Amino acid sequence: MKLVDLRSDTVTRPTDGMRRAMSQAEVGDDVYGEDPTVNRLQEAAARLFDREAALFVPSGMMGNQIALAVHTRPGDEVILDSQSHIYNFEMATMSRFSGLLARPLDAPRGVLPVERVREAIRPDAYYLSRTSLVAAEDTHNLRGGAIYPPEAFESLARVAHEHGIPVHLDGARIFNAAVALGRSVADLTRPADSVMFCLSKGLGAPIGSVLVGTRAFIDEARRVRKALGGGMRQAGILAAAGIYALKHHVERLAVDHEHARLLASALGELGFGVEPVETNIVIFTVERKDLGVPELQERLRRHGVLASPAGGNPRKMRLVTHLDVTRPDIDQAIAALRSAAKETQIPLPPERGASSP
Ligand code: TLP
Repeated sequence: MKLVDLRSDTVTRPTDGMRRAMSQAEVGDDVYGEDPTVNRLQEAAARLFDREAALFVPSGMMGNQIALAVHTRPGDEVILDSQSHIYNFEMATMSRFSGLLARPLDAPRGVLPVERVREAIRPDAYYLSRTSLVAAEDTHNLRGGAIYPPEAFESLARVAHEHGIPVHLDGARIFNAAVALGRSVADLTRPADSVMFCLSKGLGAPIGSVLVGTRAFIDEARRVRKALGGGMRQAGILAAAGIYALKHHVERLAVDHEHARLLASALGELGFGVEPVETNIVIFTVERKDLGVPELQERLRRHGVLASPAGGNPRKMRLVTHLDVTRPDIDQAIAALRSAAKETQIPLPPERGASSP
């Protein structure tokens, strides 16, 4: 039985075409700025986002954390969504390495309410910490792949900018938003002062994210990347995968979105509470007395489907569609969900070959 891995879109493996591009990449030492393929990726990213410059970084988390460090000083505050990746899954790195304090706000569907943001911005007083950044997320991971509505993002940035505060966008999955809305990433992210996007999620590259912004921001970001140990040498091999992904794997994200909708409607028919699906993430609630998240996860696994709990909430699960999931895989996943939901009265049989306690 094929294993259908819906835990995350980070699990994709490089395609043959991507591997060929990687093996043929021209390389140099990127710490000297001399890797031609990394430079080509950075130029392409800057062009796509209509920015002055870009920087290739090893991970989304490092990209976010570099941006936070560049925009702020130790002791400053950052306004962000209480369900954001930066606040929940980056191990308090903003405090640990940049000395920052988070000001988390509740942001329904990831949209930071501008009035609450206005109230949370500290007045300029010598005895208060400074609010020096607002961070948003598009699409929103923990909030079910929700897209930040472009007008709402413009309003958020307007409020921040009125107070002289920059906006960073965690755009790990911004290409999903762009494809779903039929808009360019440049258009959607224009209000942001810096953007991080991931090549290693739905776009299917094995490693890598990119930060985009002004030339001055990127110059400083390069220094922080090195300070964090993120200077890479012949990274052109990885950048080649990124260039390939930007060329071949953007438009096809629409397929992942369609697959996510199919999963969501099957879950709805089975009586699960499903959050609205806008892109490639499906979050649903498992509220039945006879079925908990760990049990459903285990039953799905036995039917060849991997799913994960939706970070933090013990009653929610997450399914993520991606490049390595085909339409027959979706059918297999739906059949597995149906069987798992039906079997719940029956105790889990011991697995063959499982060792006894
Ligand atoms: N998200 C991962 C896990 O960390 C939860 C996933 O499986 O979805 N921003 C957002 C919105 C993300 O979803 C992620 C990764 C990151 C940043 C960090 O990217 P990486 O894993 O490259 O450091």
